[in-house]
Amino acid sequence: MSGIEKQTVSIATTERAQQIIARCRELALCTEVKGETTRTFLAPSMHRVHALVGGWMQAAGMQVRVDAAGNLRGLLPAADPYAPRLLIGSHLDTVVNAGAFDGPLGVVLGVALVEEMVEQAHTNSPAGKGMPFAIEVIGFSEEEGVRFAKPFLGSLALVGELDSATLACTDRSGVSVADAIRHFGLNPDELPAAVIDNSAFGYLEFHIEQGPVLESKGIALGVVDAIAGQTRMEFTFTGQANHAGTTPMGPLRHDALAAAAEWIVEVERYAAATPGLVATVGKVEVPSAAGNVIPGACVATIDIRHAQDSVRHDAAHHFLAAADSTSAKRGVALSTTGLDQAAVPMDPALTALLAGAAARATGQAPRLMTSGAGHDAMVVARRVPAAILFLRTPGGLSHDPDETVLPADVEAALATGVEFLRSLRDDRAMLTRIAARTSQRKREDIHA
Ligand code: HGY
Ligand code: MN
Ligand code: MN
Repeated sequence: MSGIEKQTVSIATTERAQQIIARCRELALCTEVKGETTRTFLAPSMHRVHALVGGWMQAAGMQVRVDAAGNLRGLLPAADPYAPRLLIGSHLDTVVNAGAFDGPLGVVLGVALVEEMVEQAHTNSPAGKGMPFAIEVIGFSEEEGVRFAKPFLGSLALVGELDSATLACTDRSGVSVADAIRHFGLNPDELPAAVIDNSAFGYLEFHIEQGPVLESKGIALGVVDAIAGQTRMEFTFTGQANHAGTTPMGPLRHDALAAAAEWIVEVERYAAATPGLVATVGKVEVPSAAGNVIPGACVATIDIRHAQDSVRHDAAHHFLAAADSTSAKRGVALSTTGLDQAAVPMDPALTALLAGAAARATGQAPRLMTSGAGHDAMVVARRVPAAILFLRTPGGLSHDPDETVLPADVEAALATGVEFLRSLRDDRAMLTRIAARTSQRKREDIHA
């Protein structure tokens, strides 16, 4: 591979797997809340993350930049400047009180894969020799949607869909997405330069499964056929605050929290009765709450997921109707806001190549599975064929400080990544696709 100055110290993949885990744990210390890992969109702690990951990228011989949406981007060029590029990425933001691996593992593993390839190129091993494509590792600035209740801000910018309405969204302190970008030292006017051009021919995301399936089957790795669609909504129940001691039970009370509670029980009942559906009321807030006041208002979030969009939409309609009837019965008003993300299939050819690479690299066929969790791949897939490699999640636990990975599984994922790059290089059909893109870019450049 051209453009690489630095010699990397040769380390075995077992050691590199340990280093990947150590790096994720180091990034987990970059937080906006002392004593836990909470890192939301362009929080100050993200500067430290960029310094650490950007340093690892530079040491591997990558050209590093931060785009206008705060995505960290490391490029390892190919010999041919017109060569297309493979994107490898995941997110660097976290949920509140998160674990160390949801997101950052995919970025750190991507950098380690480049380190491994660079080293093999130097040692002239078959895997590293003359890659016909560049590799861009991307650490997305925001996937979880914690700060602005809008997920995927980083990958939306990559595909050119971070629109003015989203840039105007404000967080709890009234700061807009655009201002958050400025406060971080970036310029939202430069967002067009963040958009991936037609140089990308594929996107690979390494991610923990965040569920119990791989562990229950005794399998280290999975590949994803589709990412379940998700509906995220906010239900605001508006009743009447009143004195808890003087207002008799019954029709004179318009208790917003009681209305929400009755609705939540129906959400759980309906979801449990619908195969493959999950519905979660993750946050309930009572503004100006007090023990001796009947809750006048209550804001509840709901997260609805299913592999089939029609089932998810039916569920959303049912939950809306249930909230309507409960509110009407209690003399409470209802308003809702929402985000709808359709289910997204992963690219079958790239996924088959990835599955084959995993089987050859580890001797165990990966499990083909649907992802209940959302990922940046569901947005990047709008522009680039995408594939996801899942790593087993011990205890099936995620979005929790005890989230973890097994070193052997990280090593298996790394070996799969090396084998995947090698098979991309040697796969006739894929090479033809890559070569076609290279010459198309040359033509475009000549006529530009
Ligand atoms: O919530 C999710 O699906 C992911 O962890 N952002
Ligand atoms: Mn997550
Ligand atoms: Mn994630």
